[in-house]
Amino acid sequence: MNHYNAATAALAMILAPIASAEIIHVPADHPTIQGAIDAAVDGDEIVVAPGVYFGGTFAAIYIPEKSIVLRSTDPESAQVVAATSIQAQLYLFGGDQTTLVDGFSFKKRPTGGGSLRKSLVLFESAATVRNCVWSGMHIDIIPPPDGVLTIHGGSAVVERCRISNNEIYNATIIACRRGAAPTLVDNIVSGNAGWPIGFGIRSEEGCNPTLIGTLMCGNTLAFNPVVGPWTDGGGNTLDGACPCPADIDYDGVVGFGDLLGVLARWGPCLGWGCEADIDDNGDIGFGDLLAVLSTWGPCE
Ligand SMILES: [Ca+2]
Ligand SMILES: [Ca+2]
Repeated sequence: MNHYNAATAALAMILAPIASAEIIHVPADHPTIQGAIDAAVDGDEIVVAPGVYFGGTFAAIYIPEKSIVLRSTDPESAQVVAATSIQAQLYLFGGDQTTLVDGFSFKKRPTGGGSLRKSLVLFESAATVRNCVWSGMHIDIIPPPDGVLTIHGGSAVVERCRISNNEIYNATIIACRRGAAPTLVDNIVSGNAGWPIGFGIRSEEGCNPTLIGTLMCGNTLAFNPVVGPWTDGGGNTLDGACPCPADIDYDGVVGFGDLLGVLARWGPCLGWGCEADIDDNGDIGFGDLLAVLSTWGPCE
């Protein structure tokens, strides 16, 4: 092999992993998310069409030490995120800063009763979780120190996620464990009811979550925003009323999406998941319709 061919061969080896990066579509290429993850190699991107997706073994989905992107078709669209739901526990082991979970709504798994418990668990990961939603659920007893989103060690980033209008029954939303130092950016924790006690963020000794731009608002009953060590990265509001309660689809504008949301849920509001009950009177009706119409336009 002459020098030219050796250099070409070396270059081809370097480029091979890049060239092999693929986009894998669910369900077109693989019917399940787990199937796509198992087939993926580092650098691949898994794009999940709107639908409801379940787990495999133990009603869970596992991402084992792979640097991949797992996303919905349009993670920036509230409608697409709402329509792309993972009804399973998602476990992510390792993963570097290129690993991304983007644009899903997490629901309770179909087995295990009527409640959601641990939903997403990150182990020693540097991955980013973005544009994910947990909404309208009864979140049942999660013994501390775990939470709906449990971060074991690592330096994960959680950004632009929304946890709203859930009943948080003896549970924690985000738990930091075992020296975790995640960065939590622009997340919304709103309209949750803690009963008899609920926690927004619970951080063990030795952990150091950095909060930036966190909005915790409209949470009621015995809801504790942050417990344990944390670093204030600025822009955090951890208590009080929400600035734009009629924006029930959280797109930054009071508009047709919110109007349709009120009309679609017209009638009594039972327990939790009542974001359309804007005036908080226990049913979805004319008062809420008027709240939308009277604050029509961009939230500010
Ligand atoms: Ca809206
Ligand atoms: Ca109402």
